[in-house]
Amino acid sequence: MRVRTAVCGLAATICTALPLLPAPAHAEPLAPAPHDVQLQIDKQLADFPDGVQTSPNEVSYANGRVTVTFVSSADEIADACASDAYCFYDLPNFGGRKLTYRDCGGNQSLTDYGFGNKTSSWVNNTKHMVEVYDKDVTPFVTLWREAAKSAAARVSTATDNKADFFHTYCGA
Ligand SMILES: [Ca+2]
Repeated sequence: MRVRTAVCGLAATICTALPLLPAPAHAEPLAPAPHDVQLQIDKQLADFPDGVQTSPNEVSYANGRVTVTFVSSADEIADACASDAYCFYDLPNFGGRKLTYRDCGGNQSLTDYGFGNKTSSWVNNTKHMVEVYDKDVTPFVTLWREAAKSAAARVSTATDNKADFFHTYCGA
């Protein structure tokens, strides 16, 4: 019997009973990759549970005023920053995870959404000026200022992965 099984692939006439065998294991779906977007979203909602998932790759907070967009790999680029928003990116050249804000006024914390010490590039499509700070030093320091309608594909080495919170000065 072992011999027949072994030669089955070469002799079709012996294999007629094979369809009765259980389906091969490889028909099962593969386990998710480590960078699977849904796994990232599940972790985000576990760590920062005030949000709701609003699309396959996005979690929304504060009625949509803040959104976190997830990508499947470091090579993937999220959709461009919306025209009415300002955005922080995990990687240079607007790559990786994206944090989008659509409001104005006062201090807000990147750390509230798991984005402390991450920003490497940014876009400001609004008429507001955004001032960005590092709170891991005392007193806290200003890292950079984002003029209205400006962007940086790569922050300076001295300020990379340091931003924790910011103040938005409402433009006219
Ligand atoms: Ca920091």
